[in-house]
Amino acid sequence: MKIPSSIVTLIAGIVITLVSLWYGHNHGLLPVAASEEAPLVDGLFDTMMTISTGLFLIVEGALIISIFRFRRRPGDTTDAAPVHGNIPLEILWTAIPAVIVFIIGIYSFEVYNSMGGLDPMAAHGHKMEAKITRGAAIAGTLSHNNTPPSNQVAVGVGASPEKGVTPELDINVTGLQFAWIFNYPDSGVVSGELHVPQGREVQLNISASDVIHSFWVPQFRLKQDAIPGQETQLRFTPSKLGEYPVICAELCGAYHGGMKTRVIVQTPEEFDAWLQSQTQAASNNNLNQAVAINPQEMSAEEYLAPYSEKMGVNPETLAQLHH
Ligand SMILES: [Cu+2]
Repeated sequence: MKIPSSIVTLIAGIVITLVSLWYGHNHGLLPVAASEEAPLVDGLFDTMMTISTGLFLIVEGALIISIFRFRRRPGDTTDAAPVHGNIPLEILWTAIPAVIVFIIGIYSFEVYNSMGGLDPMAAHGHKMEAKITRGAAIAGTLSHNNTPPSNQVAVGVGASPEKGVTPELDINVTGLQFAWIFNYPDSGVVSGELHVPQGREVQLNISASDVIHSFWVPQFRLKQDAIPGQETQLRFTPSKLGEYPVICAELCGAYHGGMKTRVIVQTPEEFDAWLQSQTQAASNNNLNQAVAINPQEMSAEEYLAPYSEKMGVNPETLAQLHH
């Protein structure tokens, strides 16, 4: 019995679709999703993965079938049938990818918009008039005091259209060769590790003190350049407790590869306790120990004392040298 080719094509189409859908959602290529924004990016990635898997199976499948079906038989010395262009086919295989790219383009635009990428200034109240005319809630905007100079336009991922204008927690991030410094302006805490509370909306105000760096946390699906002289922003809500790497994703010099630290997502209670302990540690510290001493204000004896002690030279020996 011969199965009609239309039935075969239909079954192949169903199988390819099912396999693509399954693999598109079970590829295991992405790290754990640890922010509320991450599923948006993952949805886009899974869609592209599904389409790519389907295309891969169609192209490779057609290739393998052709290799066997149209192979040269023993004793066949004739030329193959001449093939010229096929206009409808060319229109078809140009139109299909064009439509796919168009759909993915709109989809990614939507993801970027809902993450706040199109309206970073919303975070700083510059779009206040627009917000008022749209009738959105703006309570709290006026008291927000981390506003950059009004002539400076911040770029990055700002408030998402669904969320409020003011973030729950502001953190200033500085990238320098070759480290990240995190400054919590509300409590004065400075840290080399980023601590963030689970479920609270965080805003990073990112700057660089020397060259361009890039703040990247793969588990948050967020990446933003740190640019000297130009503040950038990232807004997100950590959703999953744990430790994740903070990586510099912009080649910034000889030790670029070593420019990494970690972000720790804690419960709000743990986070507050950490902030408290850091504040206390800072106030207990004897400030004189931390401040650099200016050698110009010291006598030669004073300046050399720590070194001469190490070398076994005691004050008596030194006194003998002076006449
Ligand atoms: Cu860097």
